[in-house]
Amino acid sequence: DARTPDTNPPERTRSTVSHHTRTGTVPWPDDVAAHYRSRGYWEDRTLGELLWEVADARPTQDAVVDGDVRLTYAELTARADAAAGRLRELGLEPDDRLLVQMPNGWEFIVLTLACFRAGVIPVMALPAHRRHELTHLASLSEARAVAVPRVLRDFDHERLAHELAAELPDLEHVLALGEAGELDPRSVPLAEVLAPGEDRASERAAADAMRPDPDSPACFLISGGTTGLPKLITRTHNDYACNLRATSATAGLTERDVYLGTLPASHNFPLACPGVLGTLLVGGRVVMLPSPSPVRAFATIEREGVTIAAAVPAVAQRWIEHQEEVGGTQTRTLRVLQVGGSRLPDEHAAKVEPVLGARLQQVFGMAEGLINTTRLDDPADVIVGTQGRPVHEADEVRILDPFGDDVPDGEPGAIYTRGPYTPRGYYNAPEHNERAFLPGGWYGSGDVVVRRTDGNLIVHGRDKDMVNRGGEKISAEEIEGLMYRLGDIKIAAAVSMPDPVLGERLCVYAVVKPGHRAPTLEDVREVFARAEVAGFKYPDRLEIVDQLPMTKVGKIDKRILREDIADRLQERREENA
Ligand code: OOB
Repeated sequence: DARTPDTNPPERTRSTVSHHTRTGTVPWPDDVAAHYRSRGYWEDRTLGELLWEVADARPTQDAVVDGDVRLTYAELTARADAAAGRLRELGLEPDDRLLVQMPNGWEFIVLTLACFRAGVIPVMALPAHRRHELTHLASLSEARAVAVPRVLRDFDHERLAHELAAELPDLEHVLALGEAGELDPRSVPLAEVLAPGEDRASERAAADAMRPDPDSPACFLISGGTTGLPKLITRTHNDYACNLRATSATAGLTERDVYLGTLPASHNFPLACPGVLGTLLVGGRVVMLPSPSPVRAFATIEREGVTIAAAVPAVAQRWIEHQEEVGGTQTRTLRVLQVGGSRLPDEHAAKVEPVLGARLQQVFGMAEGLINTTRLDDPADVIVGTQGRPVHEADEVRILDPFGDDVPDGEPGAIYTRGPYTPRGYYNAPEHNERAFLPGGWYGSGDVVVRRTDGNLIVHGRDKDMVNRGGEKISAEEIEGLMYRLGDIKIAAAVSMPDPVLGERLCVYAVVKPGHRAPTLEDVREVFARAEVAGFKYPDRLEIVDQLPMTKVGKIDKRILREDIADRLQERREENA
């Protein structure tokens, strides 16, 4: 399955005709869609249909485990069908959006499957999001309902959800985890929405009758975002099923597998690469865990016989260190550890198999589509030293120089892609789409990669104004915008700084207005707290400077800033040594 020639299928121009009636989504051109259908990449079946077929073949087998809760396939699908009916009773129609901000648990899965069945579109917010992000996501998606935990890690999600509902006219319903007695009386208790039904046959028939169009969005994912607030990525049933099949194949996933869902499940990686949904689609078992701390994760791996897990590099590193300390055998059953979301340093990659006993699979993917993985039977130098190659035979990848010419193998360039699970545009963002997509529908992720002659990609760096803080993506522009809420700032520039644990952290350079007081990092963090921004976006360091370096075209030269902060950190380490 080496790389596909870039010319196949041939260059196509963006189609303006569409059989989609929904505004805001950008369909694949009709001829490309026909090609994907004829090759069987798109099966025209909904995720619900595909999953229910698998469930019907193994009704008594465990599908989902969450602490003491175990749901068989029959229980899972029965609850989801009953929940689909209840969403409809609440007034949620096909194509309505439900903003989902739920911790990893069985409830997340049942609710997501209920949405797939009812044609309600879950908008996959992150648990760390706060008012700043949720307001944006709810209004951009015109969400009619939001599903939240009650209080989680000392934060009252339910209260915030009601505040949003009061401000946003579309947002009518707050669904909250818990029972009627413990919730705000205005909340719809998720305990009731997700409870078993009463009449399996009729609930199933009712849900069957709600079947959405396989070309309609199954869910909205959140982009990492380089321009201010995140964009929404529409993933259709057809494209997401294709994504699930291809990533399951490269992970060697079968019904004997037990997947540990420990990264926040609303991320594409743990949701669908192959993740929670891919595991269910092959008839395996999903074990949900709300946090990846090694003590609990290892105990769970041992108890449930987990065979495959996904981690960001920072988590993989913690697991390796923990194993080296305790020297245990708790990860004995682990067959594959997938690592992705940010660059895994080669020296950490080399330790995964010797220390954890699991084959490493590097995953270089994006919520926008394209997934690259190393293959389980690749030679060690590929597994340790590359981020793999596209998972699907129809994935097209081009690596271009700044003039738009293809670079030869071995030389760095910007990656562009299209394929059967890489959508042709963000939701309702025509202007941004002009910049993020080349004519012909090629999506540019902003990553700088080197393609080896064997087709494997090495992520070399980035040409996008984003900070990748332990796998969480932060838009520099968004941070800079927030910085101006400090009235004393004349100009601000957010850049990444190297960090031994997270890979990168967030550093902000700022020039103070003449005659104004220089703010401290605490002042900055207070402003972010008042703006109610997700915690991972708070700057880790503030550098007050007299002026910022500029490029010839008059933009802030962030390369110089990144070098400057790396030097300063290096000097400090040497002083401390
Ligand atoms: C995953 O998805 P997103 O949408 O949160 O972030 C995508 C970006 C990529 O464009 C790249 O900049 C970075 O995250 N990235 C990596 C990487 N995996 C992702 N950079 C270096 N090495 C890697 N292995 O992060 C994502 C989605 C699906 C599967 C895996 C990761």
